[in-house]
Amino acid sequence: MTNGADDSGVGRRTSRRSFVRRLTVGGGALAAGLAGPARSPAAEPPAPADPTRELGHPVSPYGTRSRFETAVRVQARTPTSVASWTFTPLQDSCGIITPSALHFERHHAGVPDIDPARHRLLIHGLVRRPVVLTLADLERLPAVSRTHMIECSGNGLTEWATPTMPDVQRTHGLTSCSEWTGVLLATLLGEVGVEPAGLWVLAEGGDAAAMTRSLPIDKCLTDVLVAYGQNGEALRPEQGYPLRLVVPGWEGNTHVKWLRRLKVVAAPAQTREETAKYTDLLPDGTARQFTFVMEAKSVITFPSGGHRLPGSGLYELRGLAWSGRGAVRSVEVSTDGGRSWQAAELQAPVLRIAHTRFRLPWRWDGRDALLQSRCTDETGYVQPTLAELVAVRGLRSHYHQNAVQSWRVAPDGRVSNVHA
Ligand SMILES: Nc1nc2c(c(=O)[nH]1)N[C@H]1C(S)=C(S)[C@@H](COP(=O)(O)O)O[C@H]1N2
Ligand SMILES: [Mo]
Repeated sequence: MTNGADDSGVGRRTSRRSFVRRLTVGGGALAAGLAGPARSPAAEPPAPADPTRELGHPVSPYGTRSRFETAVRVQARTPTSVASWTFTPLQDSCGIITPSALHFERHHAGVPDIDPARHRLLIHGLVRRPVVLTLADLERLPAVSRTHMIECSGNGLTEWATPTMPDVQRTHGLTSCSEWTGVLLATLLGEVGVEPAGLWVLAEGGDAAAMTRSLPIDKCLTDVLVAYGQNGEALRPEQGYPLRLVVPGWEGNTHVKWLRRLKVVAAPAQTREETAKYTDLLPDGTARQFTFVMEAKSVITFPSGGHRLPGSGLYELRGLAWSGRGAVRSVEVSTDGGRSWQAAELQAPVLRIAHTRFRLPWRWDGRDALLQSRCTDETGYVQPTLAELVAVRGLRSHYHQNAVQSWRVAPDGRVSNVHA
């Protein structure tokens, strides 16, 4: 068998069956690569341990994971833990859903402790019939469930000038993907009746930051959700319990948590979060404002920074791709720093504005390798290289860093974050 690049060919999808064939054909790659030194074909492998004779723990009203599972959110280095953020451990995730307990967090003033029975949502401003809604009122309205990722536009802000963070959790972990359930904002706006002059909606959170963002009415009438459910149960407090906006594909900051007020207005309110923060300083000294959409992005999560490959042989490269503009159309992977590319397999279902899992078998020859992934979304937009992005944006902005990520695999198997 030749190496992975020659074997599967550029542009061809690689099926699971062909990967299994690679694992087994040609002298026991599985035994050699994964199970230590090769044995003679006749030898019986050692049997697994007997079933335990100890009784297990009793049934429990609310589950927790195994005590052997250790993946955790890690906190950014910030002066306080209330105005801070934590990163999702993408290197340990499988599939496309982020467990609620590992969803990244971004709080401007900590997590408020809100009694849902006392929580209210006020909808007012340029509307015919202003209302104050309880949770029970909202739960009576027609609901939808949608699987969407939320990405903070600050994801990767440390990576503009130098490869700074050691692992994919800290370079890319400000994105998570959940199934959200709630009422379409369009339904609520239909109930209150928007006046013709109402062109924006100001959303306000019930936390101590009273965080506010203005959203154009067209988006609010399209796919914005007032969500109370996350992955089959109520929102987690960290995600905005009991109510948050989900603004599919737009920067995380617009997904106002602990939502208490929606005011229909004629023009954007120019709040702190849309003037002093969440704008992008350009090379000519002007700043872009209201850069809502999270453009297509992808990253290899295995192997990634901090991993150490035990030896040459066959691996499955795995990663996540997403786009704020819709579905991921394709992901290409390079193992030679972008000189050649191969199409990765996309795991079904491929959902709009959601994490999309990609995979590609790779035979590592034990030499220096430079792993990259590049995503194309359904609009035809191609994820840029860092050089391409910096040529347009310069090095003075923080948000919306969606460049191709490079991981170097050194001959000793150590994987590190590099710019290439
Ligand atoms: N009320 C309120 N809403 C908020 C925030 C906040 O601090 N207060 N943080 C925003 C930011 S910057 C982001 S990226 C997302 C993060 O959502 P998450 O914590 O559920 O991941 O929430 C947004 N909504
Ligand atoms: Mo954010």
